[in-house]
Amino acid sequence: MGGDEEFIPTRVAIFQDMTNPLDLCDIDSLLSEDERAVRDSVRAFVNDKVLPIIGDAYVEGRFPKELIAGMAELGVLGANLPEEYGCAGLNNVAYGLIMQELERGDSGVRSFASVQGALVMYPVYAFGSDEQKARLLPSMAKAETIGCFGLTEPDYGSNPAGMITRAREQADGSWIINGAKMWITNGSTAHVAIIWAKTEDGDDDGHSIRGFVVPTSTPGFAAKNQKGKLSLRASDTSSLSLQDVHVPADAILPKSGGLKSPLMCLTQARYGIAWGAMGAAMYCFEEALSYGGNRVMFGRPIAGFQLQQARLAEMVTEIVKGRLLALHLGRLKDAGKLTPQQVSLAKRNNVSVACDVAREARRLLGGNGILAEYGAMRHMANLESVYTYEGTHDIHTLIVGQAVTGLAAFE
Ligand code: TGC
Ligand code: FAD
Repeated sequence: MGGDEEFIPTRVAIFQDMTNPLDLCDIDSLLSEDERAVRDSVRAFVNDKVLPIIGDAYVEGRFPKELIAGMAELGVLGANLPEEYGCAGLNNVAYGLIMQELERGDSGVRSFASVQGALVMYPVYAFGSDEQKARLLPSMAKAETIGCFGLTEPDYGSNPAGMITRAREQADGSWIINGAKMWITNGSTAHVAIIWAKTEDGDDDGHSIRGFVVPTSTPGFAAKNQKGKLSLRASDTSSLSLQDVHVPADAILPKSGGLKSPLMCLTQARYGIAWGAMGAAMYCFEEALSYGGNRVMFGRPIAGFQLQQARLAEMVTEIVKGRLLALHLGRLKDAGKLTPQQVSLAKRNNVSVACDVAREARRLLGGNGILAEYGAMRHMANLESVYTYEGTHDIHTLIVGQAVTGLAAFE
């Protein structure tokens, strides 16, 4: 094995020369200085505050609420919404980089920010009255008000058009809402819930879907933590029940109308997920590369074996492709040219790639790969939720299928 003694230092030296193996194609050069600065500040937060605690939070099955104030201070909540509402007013590439870095920490941490920004602040911004925007957005950017988004129901997941939840208008213009929502991120943490319900005045099979801002302290509103999750354990996932929940006339989001409104919110969140999934994959690749360079078996670092190099080469290739796709969509979004179908293509691809990368990283780590001390298996399990929520992989396949054939296969 004399040859191995020379071989090992050579390989270690190559690792040391590669300052950033993740950026083999120099994607950084496509970012502006400001975009890189945003990315670096969130990366530092994740390294300092998230990574040291997230493995334990995951095992304990709790969302680490102690991170909320820091996220708000960094300006990551609703970061691509305008400054006049107390938000950071960043472009969509910087926003995507924030999602990437948060999910490098944990999908649950990115989920918290996605829901708050893309699924609660965005509908208030897009469909709310001036009064709702002024009251809610600055307070949500500071995390003084936490929100959740209730679309999915026990019997209507992929097909939200069938929802049962109803809002009945009263003679004085107030509303009474009845129904149940399931799988709601931030559901037990939230102060307000955006509840999507059918009213009786619309044109969707005689009903219109409208959004309501419901304070979670309203009598008849209850949230229950979902027990038994083996994925996204560091996230609050809850079921909601609304029994004769009475809200005032100004609870309705006046510019919401039809299924298109919640689907527009999903497009915002799915865009962030296309970036976020790459963050999870980047963490897993870096962990696998570092482990492979240090773990010696049969007298050499395992990263020196061709089988492990094939794993690492596949991972880094797919990550580069996925990041370029996310960046391209970010530039399209900033130019006002992004379509929901493009977002579906990217969510579908990047989450699927991240699932594969996380699984391969876990395998490269051998026995250690099943421990919470390392990130690969936590990311691998989390990404199964990400694969399912915000439109399952199958649903995005059908959306892309419809985009290229002109034929809808949902019904
Ligand atoms: P369809 O007839 O196709 O569409 C109705 C209207 O909406 C328009 N539209 C969209 N607009 C914006 N963005 C999108 N993504 C849009 N998709 C459709 C469409 O053009 C139409 O407009 P108009 O003007 O003609 O009225 O509706 P459909 O009932 O056939 O549904 C299609 C389908 C299956 C694609 C849709 O229902 C769907 O996307 N289902 C998946 C459900 C889903 O993604 N749920 C997510 C719940 S929230 C969540 O998971 C949060 S996880 C958060 C976290 O923790 O990060
Ligand atoms: P179903 O719709 O029952 O799907 C089951 C299977 O059937 C899937 O494989 C699906 O792809 C497949 N399928 C469905 N329709 C078709 C078809 N036409 N053709 C082929 N296959 C099909 N929702 C919210 O509203 N707010 C939230 O904050 C939220 N957070 C979530 C957090 C977590 C951790 C999870 C797991 C889910 C969350 N969701 C949330 C719900 C999520 O969006 C739904 O789980 C998702 O849309 C799928 O719905 P479903 O679980 O009812 O599955």
